[in-house]
Amino acid sequence: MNTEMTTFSHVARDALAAADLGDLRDKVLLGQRLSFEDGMRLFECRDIAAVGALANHVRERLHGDLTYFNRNLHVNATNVCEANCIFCSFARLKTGDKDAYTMTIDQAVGRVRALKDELVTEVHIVNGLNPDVPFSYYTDLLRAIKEERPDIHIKGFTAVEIAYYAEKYDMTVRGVLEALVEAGLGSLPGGGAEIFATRARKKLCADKVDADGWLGVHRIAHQMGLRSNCTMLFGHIEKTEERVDHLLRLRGLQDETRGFQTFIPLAFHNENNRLQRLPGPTGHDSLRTLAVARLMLDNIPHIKAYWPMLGVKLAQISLSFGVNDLDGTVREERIYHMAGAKTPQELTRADLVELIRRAGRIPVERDTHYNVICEA
Ligand code: V47
Repeated sequence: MNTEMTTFSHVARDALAAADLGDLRDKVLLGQRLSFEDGMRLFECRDIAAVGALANHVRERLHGDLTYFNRNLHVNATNVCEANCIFCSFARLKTGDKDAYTMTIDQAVGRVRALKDELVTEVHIVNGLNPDVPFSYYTDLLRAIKEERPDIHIKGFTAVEIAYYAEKYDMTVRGVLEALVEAGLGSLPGGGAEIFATRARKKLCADKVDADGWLGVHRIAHQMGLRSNCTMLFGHIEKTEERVDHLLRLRGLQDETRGFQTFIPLAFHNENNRLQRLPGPTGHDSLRTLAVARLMLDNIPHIKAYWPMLGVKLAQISLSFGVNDLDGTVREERIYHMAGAKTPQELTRADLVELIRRAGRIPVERDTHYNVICEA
């Protein structure tokens, strides 16, 4: 027996055996890769405490008690969006529609300027697919933010946005990325992945880039040396096998490129969109999804809980279900709050430190690339 096998708690060992997951537990403890069928069995297991204990074991093997957070600001410069995603509450189809907005560069930079010299290290930019602005809107935005705060890292533009710019402005994906990097872009966020499976994706967001397109943008970004994140929107119309398929496609690209830093499962919120009839995922399902992700994604270093969507308390509990990163101070998040999230608009650094400490973990402030800024 190896040491991993002897240090894993007897209670959890027995619980997994009782849930008929003894073979799978042994695979994880021996560091072996899990299969599609294993993923299905993990999702179908009702004992989330047992699955969570296994995910926690992997989390501690990788990171011990260290729990990362960063100080970031979200900027959504425009919500005008040609795509017609039925889960989205944020987008407005056309300029001039009620509640549609497009910030001027000065307004968007004003959000960064308002930070004064506060130690925010990252700006996270995600926008609608706006047909009414030129490509230079985005490069000007990046340059203006960098001019205001040269020290700040800009993580921006989902793969969906990048693919849209390539098509609309008749550029290659690489050309778009090169121009954005030249203007100040530092990395890509993980949004827009939703669910890769064609059946669900066609119903959810038929008119935006498909799975291969989304993965293709990240592949090129990784080849260029950029780091990126990845996500999965869950708890709507997707089937369990489509969740597992999604995780395996991310794992497949990561085997090729090693460019993903963190995976963020995004829990569906149902207000003000066309899926109001669906209740959204339960807390049980959210914890299980985070835990299964930790177990299946053996090549992605971090699993992040996005507290605006999970809720602050569930995000804290998730630190024992495979999660080792809490996003972030966030500030004025719009996408979830327009979809009915009841979480606060912002957590302070002190709030995050307290949340992590009171979960028995060690808070570590990080930059976008997971370099340690300081142990808090
Ligand atoms: O792609 C939209 C999701 C994403 C809803 O990379 C919804 O660090 C739930 O990707 N209910 C954008 N989810 C946010 C995102 C993100 C968030 C935090 C960190 C990072 C990162 C990325 O939000 C969209 C979509 O999947 N979304 N509408 C909704 N009603």
